[in-house]
Amino acid sequence: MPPSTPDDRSVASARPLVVCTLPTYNEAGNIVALAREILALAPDFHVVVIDDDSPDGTWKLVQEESKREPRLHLLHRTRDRGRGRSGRDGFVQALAMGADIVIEMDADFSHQPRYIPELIATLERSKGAIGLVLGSRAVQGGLDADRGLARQWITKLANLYIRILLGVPVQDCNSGFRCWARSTLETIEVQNTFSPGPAIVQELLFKTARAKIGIAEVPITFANRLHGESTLTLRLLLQGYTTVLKLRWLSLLGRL
Ligand SMILES: Nc1nc2c(ncn2[C@@H]2O[C@H](COP(=O)(O)OP(=O)(O)OP(=O)(O)O)[C@@H](O)[C@H]2O)c(=O)[nH]1
Ligand SMILES: [Mg+2]
Repeated sequence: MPPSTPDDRSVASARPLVVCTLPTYNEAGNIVALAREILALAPDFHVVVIDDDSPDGTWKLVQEESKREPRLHLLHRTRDRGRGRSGRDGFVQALAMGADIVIEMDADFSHQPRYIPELIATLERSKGAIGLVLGSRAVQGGLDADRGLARQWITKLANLYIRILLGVPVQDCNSGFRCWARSTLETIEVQNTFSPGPAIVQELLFKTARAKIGIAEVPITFANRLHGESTLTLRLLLQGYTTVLKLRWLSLLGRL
């Protein structure tokens, strides 16, 4: 069953509707606590969890919790597993719910909810000049905490490769902790996102930069995941690099 549309909009004021999307695969140890923490930030926030039929039963926990918490919604996917496909479906769902602002973040506490208000405030303060705000490890005040040196270097090198190849004017091209204006997601036609895996992060960033939409970065401390295991494999990493090449290629051909 698709998540319902928030029904309190008739009483809603000028406050924007904020929907936070969380793709999950085996996040049973994190998801309920994370959703509660996000929903506690403001009474009119909504959370959509997009789960790919996780073997550890993540979706069942969300289903149970959503019976008590009407602002928590579940999109239970059973086909075409993938971080990118789930991310795309989450955005489409958030827009269908009437979201004015969409937050996307990982569901493992690497992206900490306490930064969400500042991401939103940065978008709102810009009065339309900015259409995407990144939670960034690479600007002054940002930090990649707790991770091994090898992993930090993989991130740094990947970042350099993407910045050079795609020419995007941001410091942290790999950040999946982002705050989107509705209009940006509509302009880049988020429903047509093609990356099946984590390269969705770079695909949407590239399309936003190409559309000449303003992008801002807010410093965050990126923490190690709290529970569970990373889904990042060498295969996904290499797939990400080829997707970046494909983006450049399609753009040169004028087919993006
Ligand atoms: N729905 C869905 N979510 C996924 C899939 N793969 C990963 N995710 C989620 O995407 C987010 C990022 O995945 P992670 O495994 O944390 O990958 P990562 O952040 O690059 O790696 P670590 O920093 O090592 O945790 C997490 O919330 C995952 O649960 C998938 O195939 N389907
Ligand atoms: Mg993670």
